[in-house]
Amino acid sequence: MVTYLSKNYVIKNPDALLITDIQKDFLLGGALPIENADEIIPVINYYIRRFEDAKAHVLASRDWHPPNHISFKAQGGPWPPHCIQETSGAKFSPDLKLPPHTIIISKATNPEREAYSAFDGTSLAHELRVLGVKRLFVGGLATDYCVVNTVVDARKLGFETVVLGDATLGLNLEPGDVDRAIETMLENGAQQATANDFPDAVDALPIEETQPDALEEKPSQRAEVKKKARMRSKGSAKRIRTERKG
Ligand code: VGL
Ligand code: ZN
Repeated sequence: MVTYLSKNYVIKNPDALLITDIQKDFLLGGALPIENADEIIPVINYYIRRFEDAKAHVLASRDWHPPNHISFKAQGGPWPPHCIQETSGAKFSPDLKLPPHTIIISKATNPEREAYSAFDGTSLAHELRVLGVKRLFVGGLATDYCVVNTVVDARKLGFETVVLGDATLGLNLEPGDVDRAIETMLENGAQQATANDFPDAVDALPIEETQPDALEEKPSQRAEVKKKARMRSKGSAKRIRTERKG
């Protein structure tokens, strides 16, 4: 019995991929580490490749706090100091393969204000409009903070918004936080997808010619996609040479 049909997203210009906060402080050994967060980086690199291959747009947000940011404990906030501008912890993971022309969005730069959403106080909406983006795919950290707030804002601004479930992870400080974040995104009209929902160039048959069974979710196929993503991630890394936003 077919219980789940893969969606069939075909990435094309002017779709955009927004990668949120894959910064050292949110990863293993960082100031505010998210459990297993390093494991989504190969998956994100896989999506980056797919968007690059399709000549679609890639953007990356970063938490970019001044040293006295209001969200830090010393200022009465909930968090240890993290992602302080120009420090090592604020750098993107060296494993993240951002294309050279990635548009970088710095957020939460005002010491007086917390801003989880990549749209909050940034030029992100403007950048997307200039590029003519209608459909935004979002992956990154953290599901229950940056991702949910960014996705809800994207929906409010009228973007078709797809959350990449296999490319996001949350803090889940309270049990259920991540589940509630997902619920909130869906209630706001976001869609959810995983790599299965993007037919590979090789096995991408026109949907009418595909056997219904071939569209069933196949864990083995998904594992294969992830394996490919990991293998690809070992290739030569392109680094962002210039950060357009700062
Ligand atoms: C975030 C916690 C603290 C986020 C930022 O962007 O998800 N989470 N600062
Ligand atoms: Zn922060």
